[in-house]
This record gives sequence, structure tokens and C-alpha cells, in this order.
Amino acid sequence: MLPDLDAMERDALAELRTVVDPAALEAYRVRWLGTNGRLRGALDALKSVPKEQKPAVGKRMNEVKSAIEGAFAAAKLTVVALPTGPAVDVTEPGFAVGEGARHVLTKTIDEIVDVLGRMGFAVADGPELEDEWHNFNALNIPDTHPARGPADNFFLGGEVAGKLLLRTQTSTVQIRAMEAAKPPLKICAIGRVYRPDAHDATHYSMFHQVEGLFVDRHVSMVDLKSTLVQFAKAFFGEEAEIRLRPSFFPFTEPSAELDMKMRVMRNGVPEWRWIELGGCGMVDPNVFKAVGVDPEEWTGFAFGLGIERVAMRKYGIGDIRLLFENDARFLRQF
Ligand code: FA5
Repeated sequence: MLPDLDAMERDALAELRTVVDPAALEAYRVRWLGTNGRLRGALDALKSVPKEQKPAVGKRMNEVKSAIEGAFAAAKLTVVALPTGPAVDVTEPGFAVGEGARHVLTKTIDEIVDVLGRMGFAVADGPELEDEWHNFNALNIPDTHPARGPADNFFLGGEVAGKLLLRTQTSTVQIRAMEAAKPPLKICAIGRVYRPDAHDATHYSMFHQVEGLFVDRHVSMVDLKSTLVQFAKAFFGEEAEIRLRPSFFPFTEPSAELDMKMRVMRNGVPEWRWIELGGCGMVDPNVFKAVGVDPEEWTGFAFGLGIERVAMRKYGIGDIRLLFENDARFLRQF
């Protein structure tokens, strides 16, 4: 009987090596380890072994049983179901995975912060939902000023009706920065502003502004102009053309408009025009007084530019609406 057990062990282990899928493994289990399987048969045959051979044959029988059961347990872990269905053709070309990129406005904002940062402006921040003090009064825009009417602002309704509004300009951050720290100050602030303007090629009802504020002793209009020229050249390149036009803002005196020559689309035809990028001027003494800064000791300049207009100038974009339509074919160009 001993040679039979050796043969059985050899056959069982050899056959197990040919099993590659779960169905064949189950068939193997039934054939070898099942209640009517070959192992069971061999155990039954043990009964008819002469008494004196029983210890040796029994011992060998146990060894063969553990060897087959152990090998079967190991095979159960490695034999896994193969996917059914059509085979995968690994030579097929794959699908292109679109790469994400920064929006052209985000890119412009990062570049502006980078240039202003190198010019010594620290980044300040303020809320988009503002009170009338920061959006108007502290900026020398009195209660009776026409720009405070509901037609020019997005005021909130409900309990706070007429008190809180979506800020119309980042100049609010000038006030917040001067409330938070004593001069000298050199900050810039970037953010969204909101106005009920009709949408056209250069206007949108939500847009971004960058504000600059420099307060120190003996700051002059020359400092303002040289800062803006330096910024324009660093940002747009040496060929950048800007001009300052006398203007009016309640919170600066004197005030000026900063224009830049840019390409705009007129009925589908590009043409070069002076486009207003923003306003600027010397901080009005009334603004200093509103935040408790002595206008006899301190002077300063401020500027506020429309970032969409800056991006349009830099990247030759003819229509502001393209920036908010989120057409991937347009955005992919930048
Ligand atoms: C202001 O908002 C002043 N706070 C700027 C300022 C700051 C002056 C500091 C003096 C000192 P203004 O309303 O002109 O100014 O707007 C500034 C710029 O925002 C405009 O020149 C323009 O570039 C941009 N802008 C204004 N309205 C829109 C709009 N509807 N869509 C897109 N950009 C706009």
C-alpha cells in the first residue's frame, strides 16, 4: 500500500499544478478531497491493511493527506477568476487625458501679485460683503452722493436692507488696512467687486480689481506715476504705453485715470484704442481723518485697476465676456 500512497501524492500534486481557474479548482476539490474523493477512498482502504502494517501505512496516509490539503489551501489563494468578455487590445491608442491649467484671470492675478510683491507691496485682504462705512463714508463718499443709489449697487435685502452691499471697489481694503495698522504702509489687495453694469465687450457685473496703497511721509504724485510706469513695464514689457488723465474720485485729490493702449474688437475687426485700466491719486485728507491718521504728518497715493482689462491688454483678448464663458477651447490658449 505504501507505493500506492506515494503515487497518489505525486498525482494529486501534479494535477493541482494544472489548475488555473476557480471552476477547475472546485472540480479538483470534489475529485480529491470530497466525500467520495480519492483521499476518502484511500482512508477506507486502510481498514483492510494487515494489522502489523497499519502504523506505518497510517502514518504515511496522514502525511499524504496533509500534503494534498496544504497544497490545495495554497492554490485557493492564488487561483483567481479571470475577467470574462472581450480581450483587451493593449496596442489600441489610449484616450488623451486633459491637463488642468490655471484660468487666465488667476494667472494674471498671480503675475500682478508677483510684480507688486517685488516692488514692496504686501498683500492685504477684505470682505466682499461690505458695510456702507467701508464702501462709502470712510472713502469720503457722503450719504447724499448719487453713486450710493440702489441703481448703482447690489444692496442686500431683508433685515440688513440698505446697510450691507457687495463691495463695488477694492478701495474698501485701503480703509481696512489703515484701521488695522499704523503708517508707514505699503499694501496691495486683490478681489472681486460687483456693479449692476450691463454686459458688453469691456463691462461685466462682477469683475476683479487690484488696489495699491502707499502711505508714508512726503509721498508725492511723482512717486505714484513712477510706480505705475514701473508696474506697467514690468508686467506688460518695455513697450507698454500708459497715460494719466486728470479725473475725479472722492477719496483722492488730485485724481487721475490710468489708460493703456490696447487692441479691442469692433464688429469683429481689431483696432487699437486707449482703454481705461483704473483710477489713482493722492489719498484725500478726509480719508486719513476717517481712520485716525494725521494728514499733516502722512501723505499717500492709491490706485485701483480692473484686472479683466489688464488681462485683456496682456493677452490680446477682445471681449471681457470670453473670460466668464468657460469655453475650454478659449481657456486652453493661455
Ligand atoms: C474705482 O473703482 C476706484 N476705486 C479706483 C481708484 C482706486 C481710484 C484708488 C483712486 C484711488 P473705477 O470705477 O473707475 O474706479 O473702476 C476702476 C477700474 O475697474 C476701471 O478703470 C475698469 O478698468 C474697471 N471696471 C470698472 N467697471 C468695470 C466693469 N463693469 N467691468 C469690468 N471692469 C470694470
